[in-house]
Amino acid sequence: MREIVIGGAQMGAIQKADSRADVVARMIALLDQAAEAGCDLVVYPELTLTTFFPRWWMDDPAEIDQWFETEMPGPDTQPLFDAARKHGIAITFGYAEKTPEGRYFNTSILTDKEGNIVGKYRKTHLPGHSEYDEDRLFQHLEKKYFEPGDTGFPVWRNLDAWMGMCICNDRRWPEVYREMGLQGVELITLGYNTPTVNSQHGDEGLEKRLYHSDLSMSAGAYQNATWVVGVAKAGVEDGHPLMGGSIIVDPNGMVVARAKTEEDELIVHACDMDMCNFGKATIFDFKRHRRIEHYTRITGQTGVITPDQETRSAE
Ligand code: CDT
Repeated sequence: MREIVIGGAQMGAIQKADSRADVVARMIALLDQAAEAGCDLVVYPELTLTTFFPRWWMDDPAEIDQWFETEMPGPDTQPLFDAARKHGIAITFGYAEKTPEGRYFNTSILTDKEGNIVGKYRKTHLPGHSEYDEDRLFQHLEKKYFEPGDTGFPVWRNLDAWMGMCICNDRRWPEVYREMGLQGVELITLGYNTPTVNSQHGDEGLEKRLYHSDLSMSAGAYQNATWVVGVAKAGVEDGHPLMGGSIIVDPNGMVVARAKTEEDELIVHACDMDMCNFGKATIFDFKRHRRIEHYTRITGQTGVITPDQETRSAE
């Protein structure tokens, strides 16, 4: 048995006017609760330190830069790292990263129990658009403010387990889980900011969006025999509702813990990493059962090409 007690630290809304210090204080309050509950690892959402700023159109570089971190930990986040080290709890959280070379990423880091950063992941699947779109109910400008991640999907040894990360929209793509599954991943952590309505299809409501979120994470967990922990930033941010629905999923694809609110809330489960062994050795023993000779489209082609188009381009 390799048990990791995991806390999913769902965060409620963060308004534009909230300071990093306000947010870090809320993160530390959840960390203190997690320590009481005996957690070894706490998972926070995507872009935890600020409001989901890609919903706002901005032109002024200085206005844009205020949402980004140039160092991690920095003065505002050092107290979180100190509290994590004091409790002996590993943490993972998302933030907007500006590199020394002036590159912008939607990033997530993972620490060990001493507060050392052992892993960094940069979001690959950036949803939304880069130009102002007046046909949408609201903007989703991740393609304007970030470049696609350059890390791929690494997996690290931490707390005696193989751990990997992805971020929000990444959770909807099976390739993400399989990339990590092929490295033997046993725990995938992710944070998200998911609006309760689709900006292009207003009647796709909360129930369907929660289902899609659960479905993606449960399938990824089962098909790769891994734990998956998905944590929301939820609640109404300056009039814009984000869904909750944070869950911990076991390697059978079963949801074993679920948030009840759209506020700061800790969900906890004792996750045995050895539960991954059975699926990895049987139905999802990749070495014995995968047929990569038939998977060439997966990396050779991006969009759909129907058979009649294939024929036409060959003529
Ligand atoms: N943050 C993030 O990736 N949110 C997306 C919403 C997509 S709508 C353009 C998600 O997949 O939840």
